Formats: sequence, C-alpha cells, structure tokens
Amino acid sequence: MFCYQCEQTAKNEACTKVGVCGKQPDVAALQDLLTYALKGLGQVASEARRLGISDDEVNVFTCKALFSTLTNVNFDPQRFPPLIRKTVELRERLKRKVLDAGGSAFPEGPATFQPAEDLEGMIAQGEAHGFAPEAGENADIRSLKHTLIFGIRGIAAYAYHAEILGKKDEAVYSFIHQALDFTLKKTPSLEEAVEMVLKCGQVNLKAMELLDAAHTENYGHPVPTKVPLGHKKGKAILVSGHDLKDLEELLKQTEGKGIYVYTHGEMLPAHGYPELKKYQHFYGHYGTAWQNQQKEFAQFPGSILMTTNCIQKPKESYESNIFTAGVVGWPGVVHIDNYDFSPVIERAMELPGFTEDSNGRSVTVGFARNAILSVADKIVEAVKNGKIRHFFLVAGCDGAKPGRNYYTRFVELLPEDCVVLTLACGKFRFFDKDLGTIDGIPRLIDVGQCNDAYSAIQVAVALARAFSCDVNELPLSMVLSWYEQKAVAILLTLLSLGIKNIRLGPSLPAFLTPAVLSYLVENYNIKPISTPEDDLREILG
Ligand code: FSO
Ligand code: SF4
Repeated sequence: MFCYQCEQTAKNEACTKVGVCGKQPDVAALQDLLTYALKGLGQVASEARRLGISDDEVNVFTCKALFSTLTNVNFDPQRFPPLIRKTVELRERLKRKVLDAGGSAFPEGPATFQPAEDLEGMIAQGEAHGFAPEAGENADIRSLKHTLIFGIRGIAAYAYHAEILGKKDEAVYSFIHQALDFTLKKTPSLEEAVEMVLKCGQVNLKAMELLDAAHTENYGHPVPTKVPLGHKKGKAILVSGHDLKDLEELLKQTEGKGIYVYTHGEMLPAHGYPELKKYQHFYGHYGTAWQNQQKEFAQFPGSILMTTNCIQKPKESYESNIFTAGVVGWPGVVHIDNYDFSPVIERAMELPGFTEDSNGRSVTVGFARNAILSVADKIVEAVKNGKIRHFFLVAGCDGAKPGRNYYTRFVELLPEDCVVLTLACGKFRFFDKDLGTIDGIPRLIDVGQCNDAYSAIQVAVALARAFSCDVNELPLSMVLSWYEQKAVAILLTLLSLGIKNIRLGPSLPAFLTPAVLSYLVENYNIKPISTPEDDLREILG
C-alpha cells in the first residue's frame, strides 16, 4: 500500500505497511481500485457532458464512492466490491448513451477496465493502480494531481451531505468528473495542473455553500445555544460525525422513549439548529475530538452512532455498542441502512445509561454567519474604537500528534483584546475555556463544523465590506490545523479566494513537493506554524 493523503501519514512520507489510522493493505488496495474505476467514470461522464448528457445517478454515486475513500471513513473490505462493480455498471450505461449520441469510443484503461470476480482478484488489481511514485513521472505534476484527487474527495463529502438534504449542483458534479478525467492526462502542463487545483478550491466553496443552504433550509439558521457538557440520568445514545439528517431521524425515532441523545465530536454544532434543538431529549455534548474516542466511548453507558468520519478501531469493551451509518464502515460493526435506527435504540435500552444527573460545565455554539452578522455593527464598532485589536480564525482538525498543543497554547496566549473564531474538531483543545466577552461579544466564537468554513468566509467578506478593504487587509489571521481531505479542500478554497498569510500545521502535507510548496509560499505566503509565542509576536507586531 501507499497512502499519504492525511496529516498523520507515517514519517510524514506515506503509510506503506499499514495505515497509522488502522487502514489495512487490502482496504487501501480496494480504495485505490475504486479511485481508478472512478477515473474511468469521470472520463465517460466528462465526454457525456460535452454531448449534453448528465446522469443524476452517476453524479450522486460518484460523491458517495469518493467519500468512502476519505481518511477514517470506511475500513470494511466487504463494502468496496459493490461500489467498484456499481462504478463500472454506471460507466457502461453512460458509455452507451455517449455512443448513441455520436461520441467516440474510449481508450483502453480505466474507462474499459473490468473488475475481477472475487475480492482477492480486486485487491490484486488495486495494488497495480496505487498512488506510489512511478519511474519517469514528473513529481510536481503527480503532486498536483494527487492534491486534486484529495481535494475532490473533500468536495464529494460535502456534496454527499448536501444531496441527502435535497441540494445538488450540476457545476459541482461536473467539476468532480472533470478532475477525475484530468488526472488521466499524460502530460498536462504545470500551469494547467495548478489551475485545476485552484478551481477545486472554488468548487469546494460552492459545495460548502450548498451544504450551508441544505442545513439552514432544513433546520433553520443556528442560534447561540448553551450546550451542557454534563449528562442526565437515563438511557443514552451518542451521535458522532457530521450528518445532521442521521441525527434528526434518530431524534424522531427516540422521542418519548426515555432516551437522551448526546453529540460527540463534529456533531456538537447541531445543538444550535432550531429544528434539532426543539427535541427535549436532545440533551448535551459528551467527549472531545475523534482521536480520544477509544477512551471516551469505553466510558459511555449507552449506544454510539458514527455518521461520518472519524471512526477508529472499536475497543472490545464497546464494540457491541457502536453502529455505523451512511458511508462509514468497520468490519463486524452493525451498519444501519435506510435510517432504521432500531438496533441502536434497542442497544441503548439494554445498556445502563447514566445513573445520575451531572451538572457540569457548558459551552455555547451556534455562531454561524447569521448570528455573527446580526451583531456586525457592534463588532465593527468595537474594532473602530480599539476594543477589539485582532481576530484569529483558529480552526481545522484535531489529531493525536503532540505538536497540536500549539493551538491550545496559542489561544491561551492571546491578549484580552483579541477574539477567536473557531470551527471543526480542532476546537476541542480549547472549546470549554471561558475567554469572557468584549462589549457583549464573546471572545471565543464557535462557528460550527468544518463545512461551516463557508460561514467564516462570509463573515470575513462582510467585515471586509464594512471596512472597505480587502480580506487580506482585515485585522484577521488564520491559524489552521489540517488532518484529512475535507481540510485539503477548504485550504484550496481559501487559496482560491486569494487569502494570504495562512499558518498551517501541525505539519505540511506529504503529498506536496518542494516546488509546489514554494509556489504556495511565493504566491500566498502560506507558512508552517512555528511556536505560539513567535507566531503571535509576528502577527501582532
Ligand atoms: Fe474533524 Fe474528522 Fe470535520 Fe475532519 S472529525 S477531522 S476535517 O473528519 O471533518 O473536523
Ligand atoms: Fe496513512 Fe492517513 Fe492514509 Fe490512513 S489515511 S493510511 S493514516 S495516510
């Protein structure tokens, strides 16, 4: 295997024997084969579009399949052969439409490949189509092509969530297919490859906008909401991941059953949505970021539902309590299809639940774009009269590396006239800190999940308008942490918007060559984090 798509990749080079995430070589090979097959589908779908044909099933399926290859999503080898076969089946169906419309035949390769009959055969096929460098290849082009693949994996995740809630955009699907097709180009120029990578960022903004609309139209605009970190006496279900539809369905199915529903990880911001917070039994938040789940889930006295990434190998102590939904999979873990959560509910009823109330601390969520922009004049005023000196977007993913303490320390060191905007799971390193307020404006503002980067961008654009300046001229610095491919897509979005001076950590992506990195430094002044003290000094002058 050769996988280097995430931040925790072995030696910051690549996982070659087994994934640091727990991904086994068979799953890596099957994911590579699925990606190869999807390139063929992308090639045919792109040609189809040139002839005016777009197939909705192909569009939606492409996102689901790509999402299955994201870090920490699906570790179950049995789930991949059906996806690979379906890719080829849809490709052939679309090919017939292309040929009927006068299109030409496709060259030998991913557009013609046939999957082996059995799992072993497919694994062998996948091993021949991996990401490892090949002799004679241009390393920078390879780096950009891989960045593009990882970026569209991120886009696909957001587009998948949006589609589930009834939002689609042909332009997003079209680009995903175009990008898959592009990776088959033998000798694209560096300029073409850079252009595709930046376009990936633009299209991701569209995907996040779509998901924002899907969330707010279905569940209302988030409102500032206090979320208890303690628990209520009674049966309990913990919901992790990003999928609000799964959460909603579970809330409906648990109503009146004496079960309290808690959020975990990236599900925390769900408490701010009016149409979700209305459920009386939607109680509080339990635990911190994904990499602490083995310890935290072992202590949770109810059942657990994983709706997206990031799942880790379940410990024996809770493996019969955990369930997966959507694209998530772990071998041997019961998978929920078609929103029938009865196995999760039954298991929660068998388990003890919490035996007493605990009134712990609380955190406030719900400061998405609407809530922040409703007090925009107050914010502008506080900046103008010098009460707020600087904003920091300290956002992104969490992970196990000790270097991630940087972000906690960074927030701790901030002077009292600075405000922190945060989003995604990296916030769990400081989300429960009481940073107080400035003229009623909280100094720690939780914007939401990683996809709510869309909200943060809207806020930055609105502030720039209020101050009649460019976003790069605002008293705003971005100090980001990345882990997986949704973060790659978001980073590309920020670059495609021309945002400069981003600090990125805890390490830089292994899939970027020195030349690609120096291109980013020259054009965007992106830099690795150093120490919180030095970075803060440099930013605040
Ligand atoms: Fe975190 Fe995992 Fe949201 Fe990622 S839970 S690491 S960027 O999947 O998606 O922030
Ligand atoms: Fe390694 Fe990350 Fe790939 Fe897992 S997803 S195999 S940790 S690079």
